[in-house]
Amino acid sequence: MDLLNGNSVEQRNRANDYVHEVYEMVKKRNPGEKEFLQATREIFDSLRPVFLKHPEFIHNGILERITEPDRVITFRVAWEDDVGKVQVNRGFRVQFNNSIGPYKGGIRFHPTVNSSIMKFLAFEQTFKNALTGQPIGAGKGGSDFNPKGKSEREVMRFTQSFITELSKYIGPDMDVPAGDIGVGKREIGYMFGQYNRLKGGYEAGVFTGKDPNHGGSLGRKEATGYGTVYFVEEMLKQTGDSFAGKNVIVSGSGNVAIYAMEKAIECGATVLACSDSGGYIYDPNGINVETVKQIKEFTNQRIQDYLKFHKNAVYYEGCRNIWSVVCDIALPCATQNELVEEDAKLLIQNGVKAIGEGANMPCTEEAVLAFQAKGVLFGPAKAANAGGVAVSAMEMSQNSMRLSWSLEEVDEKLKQVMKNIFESCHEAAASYGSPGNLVVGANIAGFLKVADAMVAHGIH
Ligand code: NDP
Ligand code: 2IT
Repeated sequence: MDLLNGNSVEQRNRANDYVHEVYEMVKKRNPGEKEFLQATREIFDSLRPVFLKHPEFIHNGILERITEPDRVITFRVAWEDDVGKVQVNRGFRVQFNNSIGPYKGGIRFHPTVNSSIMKFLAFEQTFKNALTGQPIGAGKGGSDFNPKGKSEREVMRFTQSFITELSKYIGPDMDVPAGDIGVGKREIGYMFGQYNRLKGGYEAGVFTGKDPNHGGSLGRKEATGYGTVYFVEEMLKQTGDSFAGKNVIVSGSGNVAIYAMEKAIECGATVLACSDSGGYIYDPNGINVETVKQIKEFTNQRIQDYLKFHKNAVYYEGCRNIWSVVCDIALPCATQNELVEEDAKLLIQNGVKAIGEGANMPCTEEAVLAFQAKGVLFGPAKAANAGGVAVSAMEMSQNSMRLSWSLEEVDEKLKQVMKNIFESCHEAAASYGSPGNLVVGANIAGFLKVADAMVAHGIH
């Protein structure tokens, strides 16, 4: 017997062999899907101790089943551009797991979208959505359509074509998309309009992230960024610390980044830098979020244009270099694998105390390990950015009840959800032998909920 945790060597070998064998199978089945395999590896590494306590999950083939999406839908999206030329993009919807609720997750429009990125995002969503404590399953979708440089009408025609095909597979009790990179309330509006036109009704609950004037929830726009800051506040609280007086850097300047900055400032921090895919700005007086909103939310300019309004700010080409800015807290809020080991080492050298992943999988595996090895507080994406989908689930509830909650009510509920997520990650990490490791805690706490439901529902 292994005296440390009461398991025989044989039991430990069995759990390790199981995880190893299933990973090899997933690798073979998904060749070249590097982001999907990266997300899978991280989860598998965390789950070994779970199979020691729960051999029934091995018996029920949970790992084999939970890594195979229920279905992956791909489709042609043909549309006509402003000069009358026919354009073709590829559309995706990955319906990963609906054991605890209808498929739920965003739609991404970005030229890098491919099957691996869709699957990693939908897989992560499985655990994230379970962590929220709400009845939502997991999906993700999108297209390799590049909204940059397209006219408003082109975006509308593309989006209508996209949803015309996708409408066959979604619905308020089936699959409920929302926004993600390149998809905000404008695109959700076009999708919602076209869906209702096709169905001949008004199904408010089919999308979330709608404008509050036609069925959206107050606070949804702010939820991911605010939630990330609430989560990091919980981590800091454990060490008797807080955002007050801290220097923060936030990558990206989109939906998540803007509201992470807004809340960090509200909590007493100074945000020194933010970025877009072209480069980053540094403002020694602290970033003015209203200016960033003006540039990015309303007029769709580049972050470099911030300099027109703030003469003391400096613009640097290349978004990766943002991690060289000295800070106490870093919130990567742009995209996957935007922060690599070298960046992590630089941040550590410069004294960073906490990281909160606002984006999905923004830190590489090596970067995460580097932070953890040096005791930097680390809030993993599936916990730290779950506020967005949590308020999406609240939007679904409001749509079902045909009523609207106030901003204060939503924000209060969001705070509570983020606190609960922190606590369940913290507890799971401790009870499975990795105290303080919120990566392990988030993976285990999310997994247990979905795995229990899968066992209860029988093998399929
Ligand atoms: P937006 O489209 O609003 O903003 C994305 C930001 O990230 C932009 O500043 C963009 O710069 C930058 N960016 C995108 N791709 C790259 C890239 N390849 N390299 C460098 N910068 C890049 O998206 P969101 O803010 O909604 O999403 C950001 C992240 O947060 C994503 O990982 C998303 O999956 C995640 N997320 C979003 C949620 C939501 O509710 N929206 C919920 C939970 C997670 P540029 O304008 O130059 O392209
Ligand atoms: O990654 C995410 O959690 C999102 N893009 C939000 C999903 C949602 O359904 O609100």
